[in-house]
Amino acid sequence: NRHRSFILWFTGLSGAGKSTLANRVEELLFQNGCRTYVLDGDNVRHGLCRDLGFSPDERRENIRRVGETAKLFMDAGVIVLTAFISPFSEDRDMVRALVESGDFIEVYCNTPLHVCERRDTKGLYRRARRGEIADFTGISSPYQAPLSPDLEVPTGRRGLEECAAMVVGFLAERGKV
Ligand code: GGZ
Repeated sequence: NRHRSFILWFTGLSGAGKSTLANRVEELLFQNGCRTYVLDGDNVRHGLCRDLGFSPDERRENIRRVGETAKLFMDAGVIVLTAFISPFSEDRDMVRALVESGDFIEVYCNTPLHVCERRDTKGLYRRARRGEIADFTGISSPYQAPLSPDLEVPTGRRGLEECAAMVVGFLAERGKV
């Protein structure tokens, strides 16, 4: 591969569409000949981070481990796409500081809370509103939106293909793929 690896870090609320977008972008990059891997709650929170919950400290540790893992994949030459809420700016900046400048690309999946809550694909917002889930992002735990993300994607207003094309277009413009 003639390109260097990097981390494509998707951040946003639960139900914003991070994993869906990361997986679609991965398909497009794969078609382009890139070696890629997606890290998200499905393959991390049941294994590597199974001991962690959702308090601020546990989220920080979750993100730290994901960041270190992403860095290892990067060292192996794989483009890593991560899909975690990663609600704290400080935690995202900690991961940014792990790699060389430009190798951490922060993508803000900007689906507003009311849209995530209206979709409520997993019924989690309903349960959180009833007080059945503690520390739920957007309800009883904060989400600090990126102030200057590398890219902001209107995942609440636009379809998957359009959003995925925005991400791939951004990477192409920057000479990343
Ligand atoms: C937020 C929670 C919580 C709480 C369980 N707060 O929509 P999902 O279900 O599939 O994605 C959410 C996922 C968030 O895990 P992350 O590892 O991405 O979080 S963080 O980056 O903040 O460490 C949601 C589910 O786990 N979930 N409880 N209290 N989301």
